[in-house]
Amino acid sequence: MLKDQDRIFTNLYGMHDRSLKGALARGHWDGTANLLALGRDKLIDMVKASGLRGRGGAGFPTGLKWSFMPKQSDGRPSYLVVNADESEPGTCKDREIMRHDPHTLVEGCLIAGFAMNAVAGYIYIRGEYIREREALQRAIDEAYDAGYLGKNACGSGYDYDLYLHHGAGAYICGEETALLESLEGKKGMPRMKPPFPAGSGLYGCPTTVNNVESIAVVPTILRRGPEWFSGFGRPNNAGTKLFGISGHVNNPCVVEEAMSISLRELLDRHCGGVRGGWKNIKAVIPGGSSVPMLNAAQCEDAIMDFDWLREQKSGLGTAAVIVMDQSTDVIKAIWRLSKFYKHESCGQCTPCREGTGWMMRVMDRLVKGEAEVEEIDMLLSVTKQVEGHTICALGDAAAWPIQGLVRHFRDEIEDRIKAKRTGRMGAMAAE
Ligand code: L3W
Ligand code: SF4
Repeated sequence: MLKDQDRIFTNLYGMHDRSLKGALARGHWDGTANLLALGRDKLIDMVKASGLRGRGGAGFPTGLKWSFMPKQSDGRPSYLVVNADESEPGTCKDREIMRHDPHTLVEGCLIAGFAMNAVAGYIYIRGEYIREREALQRAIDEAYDAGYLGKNACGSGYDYDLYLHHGAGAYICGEETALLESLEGKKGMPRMKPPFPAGSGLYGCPTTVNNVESIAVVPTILRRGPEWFSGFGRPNNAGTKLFGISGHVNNPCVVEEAMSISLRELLDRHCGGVRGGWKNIKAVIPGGSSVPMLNAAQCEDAIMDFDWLREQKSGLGTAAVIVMDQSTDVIKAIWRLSKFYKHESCGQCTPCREGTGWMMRVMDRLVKGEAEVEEIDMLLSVTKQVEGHTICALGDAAAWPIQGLVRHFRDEIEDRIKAKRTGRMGAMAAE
């Protein structure tokens, strides 16, 4: 278990003062100018050496992403954009950072911006996060007043502005290129990649888009050293990690733990265990609604990191752990997600626009048992036609949970269809 002194986020749930005074007392903004004095290349090398992988869902190596930014300006400005549009169902970890530890993020924005030679940073926060927006804006204002941001930030000779921009409630604006479109004042529709944002991002300029947690851990990694961070977790799965645990546990929570902790330890230590005991577990979505669920047998051995979960055809995603006990109607749970993805599809590419509707309509029937058994394979085939054939990852995100459902609970789907039919036939016989 992670020791208290190894936690980066020491103010979860607002245990302490979140103002600049409280942040300073916890060691934030301590010698930031000295960190900047290490120079851009050194900072990027340190982040690379820490093994930090992006905390927004895809797990792309953060230092490598920063290194894609141009070292010399070709006349275009460079930007850092922080994705705070936390909208993945089950996910509420970044909210904790922004509400209670906002200075970790603001300081991270300065250091990351400096490392990639950005002229400014933009934090794009989801529209519903009103309290978080207030806390973050206050922290930004305090940092300006203290001379940590703006002209000659922290006395480093580097000029850097940081802006907070709020979205308007569309899930798709959490996709990095849709976010950039929205930030430019346009409708939030994903762009084709490549070009990746590092080549052509905000206003066609070099841009790095990083998740809140990815940026907020950077100051501590630099202060404590990359080896300290890479000492947690397994190789290629380094660091400490925020997990947001919800559903059928006794105490749902957001907690920072070492990467690669077992699922069982995570739930037992921090959530008071599964409701009704471990044996009552039926399925777990380990990384937000976009990744396929694990069944009870997989949960026994589950290791909470990128590689183990990927090997199981699931994923760490946003580390939003949704626990479902034996009382759960898993078919209905996935039907609800299908409805969500159908609603949130931006509609610009056919496999997603039409496919999410198809999948939802078949799920509508499956949940009531009003389908043919053959439709299960037809549904799977639709998911395969959507997966990998769309502009952005929303298509995959709509397909994968259904694939996970069929993989693990085909019997339950078939039983429901048969029970419905038997019931109907019984009723017909009685007439
Ligand atoms: C330059 C290359 N840059 C990749 C960059 C790319 C992006 C990052 C990862 O989707 C997943 C999705 C959701 N040159 C590059 C390159 N990059 N190759 O690396 O890219 P990618 O395409 O692997 O992923 P993505 O499009 O960012 C993210 C999943 O996360 N998800 C949850 C999302 C929800 C939230 C939230 O609410 N906060 O994050 C959960 O699983 O389904 O698969 O920056 O530009 N050659
Ligand atoms: Fe829009 Fe869906 Fe295509 Fe993404 S996959 S661009 S959400 S239609």
